[in-house]
Amino acid sequence: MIIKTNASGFDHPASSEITPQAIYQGRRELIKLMAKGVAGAALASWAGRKALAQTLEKPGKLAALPGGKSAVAGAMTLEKITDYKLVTSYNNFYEFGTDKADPGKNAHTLVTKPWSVAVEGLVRQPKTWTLEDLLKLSPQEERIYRLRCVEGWSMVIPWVGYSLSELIKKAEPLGSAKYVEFVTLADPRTMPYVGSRVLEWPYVEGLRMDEAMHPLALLAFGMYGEVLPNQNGAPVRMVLPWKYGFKSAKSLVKIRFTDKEPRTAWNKAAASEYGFYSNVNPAVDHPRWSQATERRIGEDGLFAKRRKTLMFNGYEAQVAQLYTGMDLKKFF
Ligand SMILES: Nc1nc2c(c(=O)[nH]1)N[C@H]1C(S)=C(S)[C@@H](COP(=O)(O)O)O[C@H]1N2
Ligand SMILES: [Mo]
Repeated sequence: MIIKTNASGFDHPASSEITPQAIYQGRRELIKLMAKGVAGAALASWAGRKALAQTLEKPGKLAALPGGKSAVAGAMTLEKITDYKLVTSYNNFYEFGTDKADPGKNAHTLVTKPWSVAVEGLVRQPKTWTLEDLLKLSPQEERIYRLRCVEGWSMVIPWVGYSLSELIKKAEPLGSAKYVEFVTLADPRTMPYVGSRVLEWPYVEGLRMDEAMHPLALLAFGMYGEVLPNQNGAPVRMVLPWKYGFKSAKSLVKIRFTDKEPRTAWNKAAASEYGFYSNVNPAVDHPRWSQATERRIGEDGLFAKRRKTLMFNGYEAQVAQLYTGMDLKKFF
């Protein structure tokens, strides 16, 4: 899997985070490299993308959303943060297309204002929260988490948000609430692929109650000190750093407490391939490929080595106790 050079900016629509000057610069760099006769398409696109990254790596011009440093254990990794440009141009957000470059090109049609999130189901305090109220519910924190996709790539991203547990506490779940279901927006008018049959819409995810209450489970409103770009799940999404990326539902509209394990979008699409838990686990392979290693986005040059995938994506000390006594091959 090679990131397409085009995805790095050439045919990016007049998106607010890229200045025409930067695109022009990037294109000139690439033309120069190609003129030098850099051998092989792979090398040309890799070198070209690196040249582009240098001009386009800064965060965009979205509204600022800085977060204070987090005190949550495991919330900061010292690993190199992935370039903003890569994080915003290599996405999975099937409502906007299945190609990695599609969300960056298409998600400008998403309308994020006004926005609200309904909290309902087995709770004492059901409530529809406006985004403004949600933003104020708890102080925003910056947390540098790895995001590891089931497809075998990973990124390191400075997210901004607060623990989902803050919102759950306000909802006062009943004793019968054992699971939390996350429902995301499915609007055919603004999401061009919601009519497609790749997945059942809306995209739904789920967690067990104790997983949802874990302090690392982040309700995220921003990244890189700014509000979320549309392609990364604006205006509010989940980030579960110890689970495969697809558990981190984007553009949330409903959080529902239930007594039954929710059927999730990927589980419905292919139950033998995507289980309910989907914890990052190098010892449990996807039926069609290994999960033992990963490719860090931004390190995909000719000589870059794949990294060893860590148990629970490196968050074992924080989350392993949630799964004591469970057969993780069975509950994958
Ligand atoms: N609503 C919705 N949320 C989604 C997805 C999606 O297709 N739709 N894709 C998931 C997958 S597979 C991954 S890897 C992450 C990617 O998040 P990122 O684009 O911010 O890296 O979002 C997840 N959340
Ligand atoms: Mo993913």
